[in-house]
Amino acid sequence: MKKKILITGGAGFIGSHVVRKFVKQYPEYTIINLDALTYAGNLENLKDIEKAANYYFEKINILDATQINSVFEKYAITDVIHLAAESHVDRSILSPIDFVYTNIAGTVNLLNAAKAYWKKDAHRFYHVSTDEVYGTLGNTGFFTEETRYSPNSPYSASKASSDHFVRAYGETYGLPYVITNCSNNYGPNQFPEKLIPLFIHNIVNKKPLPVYGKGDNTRDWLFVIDHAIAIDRVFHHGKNHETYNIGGFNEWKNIDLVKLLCKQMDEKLGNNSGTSEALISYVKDRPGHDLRYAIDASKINKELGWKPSVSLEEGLSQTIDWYLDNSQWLEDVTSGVYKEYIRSNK
Ligand code: NAD
Ligand code: TDX
Repeated sequence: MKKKILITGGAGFIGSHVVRKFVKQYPEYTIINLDALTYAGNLENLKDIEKAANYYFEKINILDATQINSVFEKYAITDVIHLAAESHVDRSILSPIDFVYTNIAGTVNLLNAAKAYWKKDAHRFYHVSTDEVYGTLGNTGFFTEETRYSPNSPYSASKASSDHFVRAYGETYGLPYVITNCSNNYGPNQFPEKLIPLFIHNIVNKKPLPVYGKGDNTRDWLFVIDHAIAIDRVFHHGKNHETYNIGGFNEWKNIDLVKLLCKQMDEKLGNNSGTSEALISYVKDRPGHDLRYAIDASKINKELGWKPSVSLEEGLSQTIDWYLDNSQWLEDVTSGVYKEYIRSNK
């Protein structure tokens, strides 16, 4: 059966890298990118492949079950790679209900469509999730696929719930699924609300760098291209009804990461050393701020042969270069022009 893959959230940060990879690497597949183009979705991310013969775009909200069913019917969808989500923890603290709608109800709409249209086993519902579902670690230890779910933010609670629904559809209706829980991504095309692109944007504009608390929180960082490679590997070779953790083997305390970013920015901008670090401003901590995430990615490493290819120093340098070379992209997504574009496209 020729694959017709529905990729949701394909205009977002990670989704656009996954769509590009699949469109280019698998010309024999049909790739349908379904995205509502919220503030985080941007078709500029896909300019280079938008005319590819095997690529289609559908501007649809995953809360609209009728339209999702129409897409399944129109393209005879064989597989789903589900990335559409509200993805920012700080926004989830301001408005949890948006996360309930998109991340939980939206996921259930997609599961219902898959359940209704797929009559045989030769399908796959791939749910892209986060390590934040496991809650927080102390100073030692790692999250494994067996770690108990213990989400602390409205964002991670909504993602945990969506993971449970995917698993429940597997158990109850026999839906063939796979889930991956991945650590913090960084790289080109990330919306400048997340730590790394926000700080790049602020350094360029000589604005303060708001480090939450004392900057002691630790994250495991993964270059987005390595995540896309892992998704490709799991999609093609992962086992049904299994979970795989994906991580960078790359833990950094926020303050150390920010100082590295400042150093690289100073070098690239030709600043005196210490110029960017002087912008660091310690601010009130994020409520419920998880102390430390660290992934044990030995399952995907041993079973599927995946490991990250890029060190943080290397990936960060490439990321900064991308943002400096694409200042118009950054300008557009942070100015009213882009908001107007979204409004006029509704
Ligand atoms: P993002 O916010 O950059 O992109 C989300 C995309 O989903 C956007 O294109 C947006 O338009 C679309 N979308 C949002 N609501 C929608 C709706 N109701 N209907 C249709 N489309 C909608 O997110 P991201 O960082 O690329 O994350 C993608 C996925 O990966 C998410 O499920 C997220 O939970 C997961 N994830 C992200 C990270 C990370 O570090 N960014 C790490 C692990 C897992
Ligand atoms: O201004 C900031 N100052 C700051 O100190 C921001 C935006 C963040 N931080 C801290 C909070 C975190 O400890 O930096 C760390 C990274 O923050 P985010 O970029 O907001 O990411 P995080 O909250 O860790 O969640 C991310 O990784 C897991 C993604 O947003 C999620 O979608 C993903 O699931």
